[in-house]
Amino acid sequence: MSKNGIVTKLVGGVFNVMEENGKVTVCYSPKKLRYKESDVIIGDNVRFDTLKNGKGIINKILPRKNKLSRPEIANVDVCFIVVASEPQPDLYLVDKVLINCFQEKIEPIIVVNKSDISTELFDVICDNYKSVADIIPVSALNETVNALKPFFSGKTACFAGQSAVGKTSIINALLPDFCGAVGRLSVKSGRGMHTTRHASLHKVNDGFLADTCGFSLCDLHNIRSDELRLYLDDFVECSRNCKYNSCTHTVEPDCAVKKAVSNGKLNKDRYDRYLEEYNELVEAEKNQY
Ligand SMILES: Nc1nc2c(ncn2[C@@H]2O[C@H](COP(=O)(O)OP(=O)(O)OP(=O)(O)O)[C@@H](O)[C@H]2O)c(=O)[nH]1
Ligand SMILES: [Mg+2]
Ligand SMILES: [Zn+2]
Repeated sequence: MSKNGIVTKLVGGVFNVMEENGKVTVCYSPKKLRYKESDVIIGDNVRFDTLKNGKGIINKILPRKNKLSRPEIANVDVCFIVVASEPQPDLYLVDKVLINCFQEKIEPIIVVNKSDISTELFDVICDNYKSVADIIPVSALNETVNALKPFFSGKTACFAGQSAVGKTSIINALLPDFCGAVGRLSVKSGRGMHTTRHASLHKVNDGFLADTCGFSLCDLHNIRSDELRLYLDDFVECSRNCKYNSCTHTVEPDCAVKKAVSNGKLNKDRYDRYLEEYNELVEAEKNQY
């Protein structure tokens, strides 16, 4: 008999598929089964056949609403981008995850965790992103974490960010039944230990929360250098007063974005990262042709 379910876990070719009633079936998937050049991933809605031994075979991936590559997950409504005072935040990573969310029509929320240790990062994040996304300061160690609840109620939300920013700790605090393993920072490198090795999706009332693996690299897909500017809401807002409609805000004269940077209306660090990200795309395009 064929049934519908959602993929909640994937470890070494073995899938957990959860039906609407919460029942989980361990499933396998034929190698050739793909959707838009990608294999079955967490968050996929699938059809599966049950076997006599109680296991299942996934036979179809149902159409995806969207897909993120970092973290790899399908059909999400909200992405909590988590940063913390330690490990050292990488705002290039935040920029890129924001752009990926924008492309996939996912609502990004920036979560500044570990606010019990320091509140300085919150100000930096606000200076960079206040007109781009909601920014919520929390600590996984106290009740401030509950501020995230209204943002995922009735939705599928995932967590994204570097290793050891506290993604699993936040989910542990939000979901009493979830006991995800929590790691620490490497004393030597100051970086995370990649404690969460496999993403997993957890049912919460009428929605899902996904714990995911930390990452330190993220690529931009299907964006041309001269279009990058269109993915930055704050730049788009300023650019109405640029002399040229197609202004890339790099070398053009009478650029309102550059003006906004010089008079302090737009954060200079954010602009400088844009220039680097723009140049990265230009370089990649040179290698392509
Ligand atoms: N002080 C403080 N420490 C925290 C907080 N949240 C997490 N930590 C600590 O940060 C470390 C990493 O937490 P994890 O929850 O494992 O981080 P993660 O983002 O899931 O890391 P990966 O699974 O490796 O991607 C642990 O030592 C936690 O105890 C917080 O709000 N405040
Ligand atoms: Mg984790
Ligand atoms: Zn411009």
